[in-house]
Amino acid sequence: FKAQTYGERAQAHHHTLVRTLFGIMEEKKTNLSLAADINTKAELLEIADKVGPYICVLKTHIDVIADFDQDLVDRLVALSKKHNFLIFEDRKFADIGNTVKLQYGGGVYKIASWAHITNCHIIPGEGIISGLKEVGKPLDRGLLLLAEMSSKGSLAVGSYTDKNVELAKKHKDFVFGFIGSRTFSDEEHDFVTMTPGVNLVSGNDSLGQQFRTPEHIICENGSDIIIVGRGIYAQEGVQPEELAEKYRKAGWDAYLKRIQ
Ligand code: UP6
Repeated sequence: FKAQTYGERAQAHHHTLVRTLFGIMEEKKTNLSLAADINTKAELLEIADKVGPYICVLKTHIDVIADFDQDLVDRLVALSKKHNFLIFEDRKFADIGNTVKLQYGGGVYKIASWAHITNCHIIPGEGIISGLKEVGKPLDRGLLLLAEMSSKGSLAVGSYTDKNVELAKKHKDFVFGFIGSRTFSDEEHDFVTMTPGVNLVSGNDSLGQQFRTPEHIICENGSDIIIVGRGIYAQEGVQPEELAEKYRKAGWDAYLKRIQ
């Protein structure tokens, strides 16, 4: 799958959401996801509108928005249609199946009603996937498993990572891929990897985040989507849309090099 185009993979894929996602990526020539860790409604909407043309996925942390309301969600959904991107709520569920069902479907955020994609840790065991699936599958949503993390000292390694892949295969009607640093696909299973901790220059922040370059992640490691946050919205004096285009191009060029 590393050498195939997103478009070829879209056509062959069994998961509706993946067909849509790869279709968007081909059409907009982008494998960039914006990690919008922004804490007000107005600023989140503004950046989503400006950066929308350059991304395939908008990744949110909806619980950091100080003035969250239903109108924010309605407007994010409208922007996702206007610019043709999917919404990924990076909720990182980590509880038992019965509890995550409540957290995913209800509560303040009603995540399943607007987020095309969400993710979970498998630390509680398989029931977390089954619980989320009961809510999300009827809505054609998709789930990513956190097979690896970008932060220093992450415990998601080795046999824990392998277990993620095993469970993804078992639940491939709902789980379509991973958060991780590389591809986890094999001859039979085409999984999507989305990779956070990406910057045009590799390095670290002061709290354990480790950054690698788009070239490394997409071309060498065979991941599919780069997730970029502060590289796009936290550079003083440079407009986010300008940086988004820079990252879009870097990610796409790395992909073109990979499929050559
Ligand atoms: N994220 C990581 N590493 C992971 C999983 N998720 O950084 O292993 C998320 C963070 C943040 C984004 O929650 O939203 O990806 C990275 O943002 P940054 O580019 O500003 O570091």
